[in-house]
Amino acid sequence: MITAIYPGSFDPITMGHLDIIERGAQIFDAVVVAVLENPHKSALFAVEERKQLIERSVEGFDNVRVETFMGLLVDYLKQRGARVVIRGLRAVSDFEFELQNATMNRKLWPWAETFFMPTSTNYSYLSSSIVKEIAKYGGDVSGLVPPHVEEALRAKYRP
Ligand code: COD
Repeated sequence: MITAIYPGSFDPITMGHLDIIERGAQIFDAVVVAVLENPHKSALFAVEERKQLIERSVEGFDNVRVETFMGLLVDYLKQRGARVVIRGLRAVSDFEFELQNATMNRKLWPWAETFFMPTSTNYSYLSSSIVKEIAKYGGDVSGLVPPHVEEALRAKYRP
């Protein structure tokens, strides 16, 4: 049984993330979406809010669960007894950063293996940062994030 860990900030989850989760869940026996709690980086949504938004988004998938982690990804992998990491690639620019991380993770713990999944073309332009920028100025983010995330963004920016 292979459990794959899909780590990220997910601030907030987008349709691009969901696409990777859905495709990952068809390949691996189980997928754990691991939300990083980083006290040094300010996020729009608190880690528990991000976790809840993801949980609602993956309600339909039996083999997907959501957890949070702090510190190094490889330490979380060891604790979890997992060695497979999924990462999504949108562009060549993502690849440079991702290759560096994957290589460093293997240096820290040689059992860690990263599997890259290319974005679906519909979502190649999509990131949490772009979604936040649009929502902040009152733009339309429907179709870019699940409806409940759209609502949560509205509540943050236009309470
Ligand atoms: N289509 C496809 N994939 C996408 C899309 C999209 N539209 N948008 C995002 N993705 C992918 C990203 O490429 C990434 O693979 C994943 O979804 C999550 O993205 P983000 O932006 O939410 O998360 P990141 O990239 O900020 O997450 C970084 C980590 C938290 C994984 C990383 O910083 C980490 O592991 N930190 C812990 C400390 C550590 O171990 N550092 C590494 C030392 S080498």
